[in-house]
Amino acid sequence: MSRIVIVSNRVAYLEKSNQAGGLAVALGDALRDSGGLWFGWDGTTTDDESYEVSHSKHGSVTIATMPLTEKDYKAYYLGFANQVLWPACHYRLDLVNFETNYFDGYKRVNAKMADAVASLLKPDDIVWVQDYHLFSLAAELRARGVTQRIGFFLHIPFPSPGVLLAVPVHQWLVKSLFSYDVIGFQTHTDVVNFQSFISEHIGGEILPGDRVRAFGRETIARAFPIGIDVESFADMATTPEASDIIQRLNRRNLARAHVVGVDRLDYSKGLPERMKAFRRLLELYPDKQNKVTLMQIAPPTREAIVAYYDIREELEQLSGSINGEYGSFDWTPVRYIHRNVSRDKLAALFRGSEVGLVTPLRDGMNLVAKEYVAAQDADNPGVLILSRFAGAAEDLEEALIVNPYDIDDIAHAMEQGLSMPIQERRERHKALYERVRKNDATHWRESFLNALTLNAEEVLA
Ligand code: GDG
Repeated sequence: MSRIVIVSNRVAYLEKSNQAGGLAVALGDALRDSGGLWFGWDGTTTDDESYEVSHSKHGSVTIATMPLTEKDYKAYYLGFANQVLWPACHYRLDLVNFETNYFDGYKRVNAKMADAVASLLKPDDIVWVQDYHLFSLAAELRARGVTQRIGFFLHIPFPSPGVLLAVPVHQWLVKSLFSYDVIGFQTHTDVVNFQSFISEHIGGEILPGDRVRAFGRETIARAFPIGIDVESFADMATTPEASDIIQRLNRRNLARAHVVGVDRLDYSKGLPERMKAFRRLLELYPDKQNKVTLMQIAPPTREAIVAYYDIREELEQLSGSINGEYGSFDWTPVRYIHRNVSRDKLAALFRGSEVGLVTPLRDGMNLVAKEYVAAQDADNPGVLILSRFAGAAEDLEEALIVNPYDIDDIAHAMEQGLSMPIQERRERHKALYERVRKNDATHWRESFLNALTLNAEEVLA
């Protein structure tokens, strides 16, 4: 069995802890089974430009990390990755802030990481690169003589050609991807967007077997929808501690219905629209006043970027104004928590909520939707409301699918979810649970790695 080498911006958890998310668990399993290596930025910045790599051993797995300079962090991470690629891929061209020095920093860090990874590789290794921070890593590795199989998985959406064309270095980005042997996307829509760009703007060819040809190279571009570790999340929602949390929640909320949302505080997640929709629910359906609470958990991320500060202000203002307008001495309509909550508490919160509200304006997949389904009691399940612009909607069609820009549509869906008969809730949940279980984290990892290794055998044949 070949050794798996994962490269990502940050190295996530490794041990099978109940706080580790699906991605960390799925990748962790692959690494443990193959005695693998995970390489990434260590999260620190330094004045020292030596990019010294540190190693640590965790059972059969090696973790290798390196620091970045302050200049790299600003240009590569805060700049090109999170003020160009993230907003553009989430269709927020108004928030794209392109600077040449950001792009230079991005190329520089990809090159520095390639130096480190190239020196760590063994001849039979299989390299799996994660996400938008590292579009050009394979091209840099190839330039250093690396011939091993290299795959790439994009966790965020691949935008439609019209949007991508607005990014000044769009051709460079797409060309970079052709140094990978397999390019994985979350959804079929992403694959179609990529193919359209190749055929309409590069003059490339779309071939059978998910192959694409351009820039004198051929590669595979296919959807591998990411999933979660369903059993472990479901188990977390049914521990005695979880039941205790649910009971406490109900006591405190005087048995009112709960609508729950859990998202990093990011402008792609549609949080202001969601709060406005909750206000609209109270306006359109006055019988819901004093009967339902929206619990929104939104831990902070990327606070050094202005757009994230702005969204925080907007949400605080909105939740305050809804509570001021509708709240009573014993009812706070919106409970907004701008902190990280432990994973086991989240599982309990999902199970204890009648409605799970997942309404991003754009999302690669959205694992919260899958976690909400996994956490439900099959005999008395809650209802998932899901944005049509979350990758998860391609699969989870038994959810109540909404347009996240349409406040009234979300409000009506909340009313529908809160009053849905038990038989319909069970039927929808059963179908959703089956899909979440089928496309779980293990399935995602195995199908990607199969594509990457099978393709190697085809080439040798
Ligand atoms: C990217 C793509 C794609 C959230 N708040 C807390 C917390 N979380 C956990 C959730 C879930 C994860 O974080 C978020 O995953 P999502 O998929 O919803 O979104 P992104 O972070 O934007 O992830 C996305 C994903 O990559 C995987 O490919 O689906 O489209 O944007 O697991 O439960 N966890 C804890 N406390 C919190 O307060 N412990």
